[in-house]
Amino acid sequence: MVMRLAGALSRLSLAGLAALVLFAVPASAEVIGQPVDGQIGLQAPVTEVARSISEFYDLVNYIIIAVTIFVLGLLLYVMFAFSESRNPTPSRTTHHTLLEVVWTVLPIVILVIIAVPSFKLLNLQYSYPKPDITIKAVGYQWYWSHEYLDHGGFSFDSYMLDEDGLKERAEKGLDAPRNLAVDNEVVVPVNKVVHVLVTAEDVLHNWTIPAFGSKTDAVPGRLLATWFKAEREGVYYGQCSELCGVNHAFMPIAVRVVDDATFNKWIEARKADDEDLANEIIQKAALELKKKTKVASANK
Ligand SMILES: [Cu+2]
Repeated sequence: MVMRLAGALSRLSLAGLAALVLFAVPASAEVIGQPVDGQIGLQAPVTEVARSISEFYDLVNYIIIAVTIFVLGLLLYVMFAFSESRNPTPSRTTHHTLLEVVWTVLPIVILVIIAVPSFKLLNLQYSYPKPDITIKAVGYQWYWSHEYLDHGGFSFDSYMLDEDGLKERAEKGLDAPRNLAVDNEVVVPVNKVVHVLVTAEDVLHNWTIPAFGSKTDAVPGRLLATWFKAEREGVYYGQCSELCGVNHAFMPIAVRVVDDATFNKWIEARKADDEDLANEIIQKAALELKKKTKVASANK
């Protein structure tokens, strides 16, 4: 009986592996910072935290799929081998020491396999390395306000673009995804540690950028924090992730990651309170990046 079980087990784990290969469809590497049609996995990660989240997500999924297939296999085996017609006089066995040890120890081992990377990930998420920039994000019904605390303390509001705004961006040759693009993007330099202090003025909101693995509740009267170090230039979108009223779905977050020179130019324009110039600088950088990525993908 134990031998038969072991045989069934090894066959099952093979089936499990085959299923994993079928399920593990990675998100498109070409599109970053936003969801894509038909996507199954998480958005392509651009920070160490997001990468760790992706790996952890994959690990747990592999375990879930393997356990599910194993249990399903056991059930089918029992239904088949121990049906009344095949097994008219059931065994009266009530104990099997080896089996009992196995079904106690195996789940413990699985939990430890999950716990170790889980605690490592938590530790990384809450490690808060020394910041190069600190930004305060404040959630309102229904938009975000962002303040650059250590760069002159200027602040601006980010509203979702309406149809006209989207059309205007498209005419300039800029990508502006519906329900995600905003008028004033948060701008940060690439490969720099950014701390985001998050709070709200009215009700609960949540500041998140999936590609960064950053997500923090915005609670009125409290200051919470998240951090990220984006490794790739581009624009990264997120949406308020705490149900906050009728326009909850229409207060996206957009973070533009640029090189140091562009960031400094943008900071100067913002400090001088020249919103148009600031957005011009960013849009120019966006167009240049688009050209660069097009050339890079054409050369592949
Ligand atoms: Cu909200």
